[in-house]
Amino acid sequence: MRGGALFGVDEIESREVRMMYSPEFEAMSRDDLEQVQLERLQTTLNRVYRNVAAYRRALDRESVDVERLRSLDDLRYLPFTTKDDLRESYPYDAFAVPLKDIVRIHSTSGTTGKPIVVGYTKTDLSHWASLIARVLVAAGITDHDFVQIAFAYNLGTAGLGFHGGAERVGASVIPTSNEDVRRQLRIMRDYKSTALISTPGYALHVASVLAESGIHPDELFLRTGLFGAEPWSMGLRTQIEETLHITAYDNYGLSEVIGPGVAFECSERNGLHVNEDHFIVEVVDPETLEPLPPGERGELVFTTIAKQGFPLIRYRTGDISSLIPGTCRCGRTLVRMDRVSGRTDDMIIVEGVNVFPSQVEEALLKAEGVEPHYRIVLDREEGLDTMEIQVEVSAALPELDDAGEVLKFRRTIETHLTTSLGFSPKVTLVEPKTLERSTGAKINRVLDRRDA
Ligand code: DLL
Repeated sequence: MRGGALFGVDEIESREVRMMYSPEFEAMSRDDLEQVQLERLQTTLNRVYRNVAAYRRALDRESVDVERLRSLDDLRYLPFTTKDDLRESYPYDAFAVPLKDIVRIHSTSGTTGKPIVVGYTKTDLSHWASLIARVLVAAGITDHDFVQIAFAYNLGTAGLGFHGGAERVGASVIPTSNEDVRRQLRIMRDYKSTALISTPGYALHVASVLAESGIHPDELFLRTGLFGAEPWSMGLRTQIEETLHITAYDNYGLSEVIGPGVAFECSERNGLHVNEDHFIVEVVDPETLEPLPPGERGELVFTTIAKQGFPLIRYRTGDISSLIPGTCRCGRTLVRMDRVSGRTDDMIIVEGVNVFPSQVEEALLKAEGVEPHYRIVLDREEGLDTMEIQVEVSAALPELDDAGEVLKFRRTIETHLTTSLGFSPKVTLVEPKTLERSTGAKINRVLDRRDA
């Protein structure tokens, strides 16, 4: 009996009740919540105006008097912040506290240019742990659980973020990080993991290797999965649930805003509750930047209202979603957002790592003899995302008739790509003039076969 060896069946059923980590905020009346939001927004605005030159300039440019913000509706008069704005602050210029108060630093993977570096104070880390605790408790995790965290423990926010939250719940944390998948499976069986935390793509990989590993799903104690960091379809959810015999929950976040812990599914699994006492969410039309009403799809914009180290004002995420009207049966009053379906820009996500095609281009062009013609082919093998870069070589490289030289040339390209992306995609060299040329319209260099 899965899970039954550790918990009585009655106990498992009683754990289905709609638990909340902080009901005082998660089920607060909307009036009280809005009051909390307004007060926290005023504090945040004062903090950034005083401490971050770029925000002061942007607020002055729009003639916003931070002392005069009277209602949440005034949010719409505040300037937006973009990824490029944050990149310009590299590494620490957008921090709103003295550096001595920063106790943790994470960063984005370093996309088109400079990565975005984010800093947390002690209070930020404590808040973050409790926000992740909400995510976990909403998925039924308690201090009885063995939580296997298969996100890399590195500069990215996922591994250490979930770690803090799972410890806060009091679960037994198994930090497997990016351990080899077969070892993950042995640990999962032997240590009796009850919950897996990873990208959905990785969960699918675990599921497909499980089938070959000789381990029967009934030998596992796994009953819950918390997946995020990349878009995933309902079809993928069903597949993961059926092969691993678990219930899978979606959760959403981004490094700039805090990392994981921004929004999460409850037992209803009908939209993701946004932690609105920490983040004000808006959906705007990506063209006009006008706020859109609930139900309409647009770009998600977040304002952090409780962060000290790295506050954000109206940050344009590039993620496409909508707010779901109405209340949720779970009792939470926190607004729900729909699952994120895609992005407004050309960022692609491979196994939870964010990549811009321009970043690939930049790395390729560092290798002499490469033409600026390439194609990125995304596929799935054993449930895991694969990325192949097809690269056109210059006709002016006669030595490429020599197999040894070809190998050397490919290695050089691979090294540049690995340095820039942080992982090693497959590189295939193709003959000169074989890849599609631009005909004036935006050329699509990405072929995504993952959902085919
Ligand atoms: O992916 C934080 C995270 C880690 C969230 C683990 C959930 C679980 P970044 O690496 O900065 O941070 O990437 C953020 O990933 O803007 C979305 O485009 C995408 N993303 C994150 N969660 C989801 C999700 C982390 N549940 C970017 N569904 C975001 C779809 C997601 N896309």
